[in-house]
Amino acid sequence: MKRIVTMQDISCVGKCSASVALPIISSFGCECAILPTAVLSTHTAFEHFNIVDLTDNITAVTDVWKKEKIDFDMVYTGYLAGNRQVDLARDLWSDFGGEGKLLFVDPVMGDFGKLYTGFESSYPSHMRKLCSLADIIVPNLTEAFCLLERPYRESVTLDEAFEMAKALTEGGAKAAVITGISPRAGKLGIVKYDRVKNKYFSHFSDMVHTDFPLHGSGDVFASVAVGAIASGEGIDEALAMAVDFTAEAVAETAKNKDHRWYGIDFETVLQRLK
Ligand code: PXL
Repeated sequence: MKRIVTMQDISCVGKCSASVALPIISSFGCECAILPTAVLSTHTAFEHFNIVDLTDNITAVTDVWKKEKIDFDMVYTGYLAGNRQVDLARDLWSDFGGEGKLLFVDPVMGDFGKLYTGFESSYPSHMRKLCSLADIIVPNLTEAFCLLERPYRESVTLDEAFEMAKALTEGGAKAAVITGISPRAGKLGIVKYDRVKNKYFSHFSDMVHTDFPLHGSGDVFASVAVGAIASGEGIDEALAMAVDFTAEAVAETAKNKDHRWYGIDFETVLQRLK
């Protein structure tokens, strides 16, 4: 059985991060170990939240893993609570990465042109260093602009998106995927550039119009992609599956009048994975 370690927060309420990664990756029949970066009452899109920062506990956990000779097939990083944690994520990869292993980085830091509450303006430059080590990075458009140090624009053409994906790999990542791209009306999906194969890829599904925010949808996308890759899908197939699954989950959420405003109802379609 493949074993993945995901380094991200636990948001006690708010469907994101580890609460999304665990059920989704498990549903692929893969083991999901967690390295919690922080425990939050609720994610940071809530008006009120508190955060217990676990930066000082991280090496205590990984030291034991080293003693126990635990290894992982994949390292998957998500929300990291501050600059020092990004450096600890790089240590995680240097301790547990290596030949035949895969580093998947979701450089979670913002949306709609803004950094999420709590991140310093120097955070993207730290994140860039982690991205440089990755096999695959999956920023949304806001995060892609931040990583490239370019001014944010709400939308880009397909050609511009491909150019940005290629430019992102110049920092060192082997492949860059930009999520949440809508180059044609009614379509939403991803573009990818693979530096090793010098190949582009894109996949779109029908856009589901919603009048509510899609908090955690990036975490759903990334977790499906990670689970699918770990269970043997090709990377492009895994990414396409993640786009389609996320769109289905959003569509189900839109149908449910009682849906929670703070996350998407991925639970209702979880059985469709595999
Ligand atoms: O879904 C990304 C995410 C993860 N974790 C926390 C967040 C967010 C986005 O706001 O606040 C704590």
